Amino acid sequence: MCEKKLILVLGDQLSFNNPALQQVDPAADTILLAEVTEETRYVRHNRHKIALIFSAMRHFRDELAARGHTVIHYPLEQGLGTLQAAVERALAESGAACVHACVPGEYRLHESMMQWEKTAGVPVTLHPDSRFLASTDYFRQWARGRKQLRMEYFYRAMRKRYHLLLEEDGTPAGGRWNYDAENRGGWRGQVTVPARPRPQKDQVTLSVIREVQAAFPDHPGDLERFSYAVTAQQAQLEFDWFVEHALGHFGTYQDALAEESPWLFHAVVSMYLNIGLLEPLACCRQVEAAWREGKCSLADAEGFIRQVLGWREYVRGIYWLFMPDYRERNGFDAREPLPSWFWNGQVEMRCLSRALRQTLDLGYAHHIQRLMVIGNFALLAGLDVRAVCDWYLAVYVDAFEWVELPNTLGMALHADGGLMASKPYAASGKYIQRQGDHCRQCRYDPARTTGENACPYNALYWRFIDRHEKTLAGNGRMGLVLSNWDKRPRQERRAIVEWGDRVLEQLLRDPA
Ligand code: DLZ
Ligand code: SF4
Repeated sequence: MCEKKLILVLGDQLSFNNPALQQVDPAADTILLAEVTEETRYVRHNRHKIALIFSAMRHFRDELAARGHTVIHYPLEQGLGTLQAAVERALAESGAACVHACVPGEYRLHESMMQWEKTAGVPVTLHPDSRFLASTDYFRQWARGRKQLRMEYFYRAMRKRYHLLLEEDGTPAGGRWNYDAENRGGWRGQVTVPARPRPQKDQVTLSVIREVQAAFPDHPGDLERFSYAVTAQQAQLEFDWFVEHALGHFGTYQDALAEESPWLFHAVVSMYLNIGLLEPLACCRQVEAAWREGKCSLADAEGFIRQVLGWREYVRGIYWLFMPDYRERNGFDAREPLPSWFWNGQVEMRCLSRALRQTLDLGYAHHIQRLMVIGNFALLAGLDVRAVCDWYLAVYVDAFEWVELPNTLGMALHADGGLMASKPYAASGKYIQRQGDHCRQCRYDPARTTGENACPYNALYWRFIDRHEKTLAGNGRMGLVLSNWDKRPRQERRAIVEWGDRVLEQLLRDPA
């Protein structure tokens, strides 16, 4: 039995429910929070992400200290290279005889932490991550023996398990499990988008912003616009605001694309859930309660709960079930280098440029921007899977590999051969036009497929279908599209594919 523990809390585990903190003895133990170079540089993280994590870590440090714990916090300026180096230094400083931590969210770090016992020469205990609603064991059992791992069936099991949105007899509220069909409204400015409250930045956050600006000059992110919550209390206030003012339109416009607002009616809480500031079950329960009180429709509540209880848990399950080889998959053999405008947003396609600029400046884009604008382009253009995944991991404030990899590689790029999605999320400009109002301000025309003003998504879409016809032929859900393509005269098909080649060559001329 180790009498003096060193408890490492990672930058995305800032919750008092962190399992490693459950057995803390304030009289004997030391808690370590460390800002280290390697975690800030393994991809070119958005500065918003680094600032959010550092500020939240420093606020968590202060809360721990206020509750009487002994805390060691190493700021980045101390120059510690790795978490391992930080742990070794803190062991020496504290006199602790063992290390406790919660399992990290990324495979990369897990591999490294498994070696720490050898290198540090003290016992290292990694506690199962209890902050998710489906443990990795639960997911493994759910997946066992199934031919297909569709999210919908996992989600239904989770609804039953946590008794969310159920009638008394255990059937789904309203008679259906899924109201996805009611979550697809296109944006034409139908309702006023409410202004979001912006939390005041305190001295801790202001100083983090200055430090991050100085230390990461070549990373994306406009920190003048930093406005994320950095404590559990602030995050809860933002969530309360969402439930009161945005949830009532969330369902209808979940898939909408709007010129006027980066957030529309989205909750914008994934970053807080993913670093421990909010608890997923409490959020789902609060949304269910809002529905029962008549504050939103069932489609609004179900749409939110499906994302958090369904998708979020499901992608994490997929990640841990299939890593490390999941990362190597490249079903369509996509290898085109990322164009330089992925890092500056300078592309004439309006929808794409808006989504990229917002992503780079704020570290945030909602799921349809990520999946159907940026991801769809990457899929159709055949951009290199590894490069695209690393880009997504870098630019989004809520991105950790457990969530980013399945969403990018599996959902957006269909590079896992259909393990996650029953068909590729490939779409032409028509889809983007239907979902929003970007096309009106674009130099391209979504109704045209070839010619100087034709929307590039159109020719690229058919080029994609043409190139992968053989692979897609095995997919029943693609049958109609493939037969429509085949019905077209050969000459017309050739002209579209050649135009697609030409457009792509122009768009990818300048690799990053
Ligand atoms: C993302 C991140 C960054 C930028 N910096 C730190 C850090 O300095 N210290 C730390 O403990 N965690 C950081 N993180 C979060 C880790 O990268 C994260 O815990 C792993 O990627 C596992 O999810
Ligand atoms: Fe996007 Fe095409 Fe519409 Fe332009 S025309 S905004 S590129 S979908």
